[in-house]
Amino acid sequence: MANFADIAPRLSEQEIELHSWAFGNSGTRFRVFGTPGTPRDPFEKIADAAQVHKYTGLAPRVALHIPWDKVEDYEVLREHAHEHDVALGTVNSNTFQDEEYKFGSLAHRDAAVRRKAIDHHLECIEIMHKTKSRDLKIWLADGTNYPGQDDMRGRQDRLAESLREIYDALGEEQRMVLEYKFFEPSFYHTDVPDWGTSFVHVSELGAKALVCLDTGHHAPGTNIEFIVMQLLRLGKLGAFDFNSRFYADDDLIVGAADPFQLFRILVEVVRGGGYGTENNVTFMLDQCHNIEDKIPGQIRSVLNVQEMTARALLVDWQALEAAQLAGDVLSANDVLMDAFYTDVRPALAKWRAAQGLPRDPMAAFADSGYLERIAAERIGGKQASWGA
Ligand code: LRH
Ligand code: MN
Repeated sequence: MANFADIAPRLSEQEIELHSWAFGNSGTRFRVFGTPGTPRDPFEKIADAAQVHKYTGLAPRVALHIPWDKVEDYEVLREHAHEHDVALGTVNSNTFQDEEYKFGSLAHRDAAVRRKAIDHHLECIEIMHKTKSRDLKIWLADGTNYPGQDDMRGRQDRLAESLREIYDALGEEQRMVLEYKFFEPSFYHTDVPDWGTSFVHVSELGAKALVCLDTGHHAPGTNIEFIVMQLLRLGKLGAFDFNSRFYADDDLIVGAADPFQLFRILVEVVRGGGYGTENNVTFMLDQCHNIEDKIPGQIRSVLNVQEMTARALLVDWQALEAAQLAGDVLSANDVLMDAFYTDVRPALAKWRAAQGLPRDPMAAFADSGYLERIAAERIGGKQASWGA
């Protein structure tokens, strides 16, 4: 197996994009719980996100969600982020909360509703010019709840037409990533339910359109790392939404529910050339800290990704190739299990110290008193939430 010193130089290539809505209140259909000190606006969300980068060095960008992060002046927001040593990242559209979108948005039968949804994406592209963001991320709640409710083929044709207009409005350096999800809030069919459907649409659109893989959006038992391998092989993996789940789209901390799955996914990322500053895959988190403290939750999340990335980088690829070639099933499996069972945490703590970062970011942040300070300062106003 490779030793830690061999892979350590590659660790500084890791960049994980946080999501602004992680720092606001979120919840389930039953309740959205509040937390003392929760941000009231995008400026406070970005200040909190910057704490994650300060203590881990892993999270230099923050993704926005429109309209949740709507502000008067996006240049001022970008300047604010810069003052906090982070940048603004992916712009997420939202066509799943307006009354008009009850029966869909970009795939809706009514041209006026499609127009509204397309215009929202054109507005997001305008915002991307101001925030200097590269990616527009599109996730659609579009679908039906009962067989026969609508013509699924007609919806695909309307969706393709709407996506074409949005794609053609992208700037030279801009991209769009189309996120799929197999169900919820639609419970019979979803218009972009799987990687294949997203791949079909983004391939039809062009080189600036890619697939976004949210690790919580697959049917139970799906081999997600196979999809990662295939999308990297096809050059169409644009972004990850990392989280973990026990049942459905639980949006739990990445690696919390199934650390071995995260390891297997990152093995295919490393093997497929999707890791490091050379590649164009955005590694974003998309989680909801419904009950746990949000900033520590994000720090834990990026550390989980770093730890499993280090293990994936430790895989002895030559030994693996040799065992696979020899058809030595158990030895081949052993090569991966050796890397997975390697506790990289002590070496990572030492590596952080060498980078001038705290050996234990969770403890360092807890000792900073930041949570107590924002709880005392952020009195009044309306705590940010996803407004469901
Ligand atoms: C949909 C989703 C999408 C976001 C939303 C907050 O489930 O994963 O990426 O827009 O969560
Ligand atoms: Mn997502």
